[in-house]
Amino acid sequence: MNAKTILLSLTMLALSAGLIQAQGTESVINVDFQPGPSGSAHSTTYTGSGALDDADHDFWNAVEPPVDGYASSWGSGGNFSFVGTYSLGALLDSEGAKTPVEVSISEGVPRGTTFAVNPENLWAFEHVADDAKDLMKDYLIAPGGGTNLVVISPLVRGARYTLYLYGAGDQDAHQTAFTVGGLTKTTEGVPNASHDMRNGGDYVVFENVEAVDGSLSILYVGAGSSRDGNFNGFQLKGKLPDMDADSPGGNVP
Ligand SMILES: [Ca+2]
Ligand SMILES: [Ca+2]
Repeated sequence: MNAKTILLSLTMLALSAGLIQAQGTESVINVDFQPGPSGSAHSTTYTGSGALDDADHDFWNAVEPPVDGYASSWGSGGNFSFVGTYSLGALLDSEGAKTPVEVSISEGVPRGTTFAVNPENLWAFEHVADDAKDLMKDYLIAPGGGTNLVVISPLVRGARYTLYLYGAGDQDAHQTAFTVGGLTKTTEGVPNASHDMRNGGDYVVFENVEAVDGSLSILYVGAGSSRDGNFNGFQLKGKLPDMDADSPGGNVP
């Protein structure tokens, strides 16, 4: 065994023992948007695979902004009841490990709302993607053609990320235009028929998006005749700041 092999073996041993942090390791963070507690009668937190390839890692963070709350035979949800922004920090990655990453939801103009399809509302529920019902049946809504904002931070300044953004409602009138880093992509939405999730239909993918200032801003707005911009959840893949990062924006790579 030469010196190089010994060093490699020691490094592998230290990595496996968690003594040193792997440099350049990419993580995935999964977020399922759904109504807060007073509107959650028909929402369920997703567990399982998203469209992003991340085998055997099934954890999703439920991000549930406070809402004024209702439930009906159609569904449950309500308008955002917070002022300014609602943030949820210390999101877990898809393996269930702690991260410093936080997601912030803006109140919006007009005020944002939420919805979760009632599974007994068979016509609408059938249009929710079969392979991820609990992710896609509940969502944030930027209503009335208004543009709203979700921010993910802290990320590594200057690092590049992959984002899968889910934007589908419960019928074919709902399309969502997402803008990240100056680029806009619009979902075609769901057909009025049963289906599995489709790239470009139920979700859009942004690759190599730079977190210029250590954060990513996602604008979402309705692009269909309903004028509702639905945002069901997202998957983020890339390098995350250290847990002990002491400055906003994390570590320079
Ligand atoms: Ca859900
Ligand atoms: Ca959702």
